[in-house]
Amino acid sequence: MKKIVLISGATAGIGEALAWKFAENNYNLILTGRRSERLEKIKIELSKKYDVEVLTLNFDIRKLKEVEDAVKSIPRNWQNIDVLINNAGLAAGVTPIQEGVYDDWERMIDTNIKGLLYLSRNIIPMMKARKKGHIINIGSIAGKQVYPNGNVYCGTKAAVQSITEGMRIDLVNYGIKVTQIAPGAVETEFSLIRFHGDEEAAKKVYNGYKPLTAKDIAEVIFYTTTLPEHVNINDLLVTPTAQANAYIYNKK
Ligand code: NDP
Ligand code: 8X3
Repeated sequence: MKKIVLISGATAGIGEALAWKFAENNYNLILTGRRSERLEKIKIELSKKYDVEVLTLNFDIRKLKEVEDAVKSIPRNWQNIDVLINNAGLAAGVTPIQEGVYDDWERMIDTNIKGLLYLSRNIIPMMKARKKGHIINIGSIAGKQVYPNGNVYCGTKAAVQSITEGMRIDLVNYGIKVTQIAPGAVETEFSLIRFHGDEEAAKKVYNGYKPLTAKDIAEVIFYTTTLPEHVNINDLLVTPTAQANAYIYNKK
């Protein structure tokens, strides 16, 4: 029997790289995201290359009913989820708090905090019943150190860190591992989304140094799932070598 991983936000960036990494390692995959055409394309490409099965679930993680319906639709033979990776997330805007855009705040809070909670709340009972499972939450260096104009995004990722700790406490008696991975700068669609489609501004974020790739982070995340039953990585902060903290970079 193949193991099963559920990856939220698998249509791009870290989530997509995770799909490839887990497929390469013989996992069947449940992939989620809003862009259904991308989900289907990735499913076809993965199934061509690897002998794995892929189930796609197309929903907006901010909407509780959509999350509930999607989880209810998971067929019985897919319900033994070994690894849940709460990856879907975003930053919207880089503005001082006094100029904050309500819609940006709501998108970040609803996706990064509430979406993560909705999906986890619906999947955890399946893991609890089996007394087995591994939940991996994608936090950020931004959850550990606040930087100028990061305010609400940093707050949502600090919440991910606290929620991860809470999950670990509440689930310890059920043998469920809970891990936070906190990346620094990873070059994905992240900055393009953050700058509302401004390609110039997005590119600048990664100029002058070598950022992490989504594949780098996928490798690290996969590693945390390969450890013996009694070993759990609680928290991992991973940055490019050229990044010392949330805002100090060695840029050439
Ligand atoms: P991308 O923008 O490349 O990918 C984000 C993914 O999240 C997409 O698959 C997107 O799918 C999904 N997503 C966003 N909103 C929703 C939603 N409402 N419902 C369902 N899915 C959604 O960014 P990254 O790969 O970089 O980001 C992945 C995670 O890593 C995020 O949590 C981010 O905060 C975190 N992170 C990123 C860092 C970076 O520097 N890139 C650093 C630290 C943490 P779709 O749009 O199809 O719904
Ligand atoms: C994404 C990394 O530094 O832009 O979480 O906040 S950062």
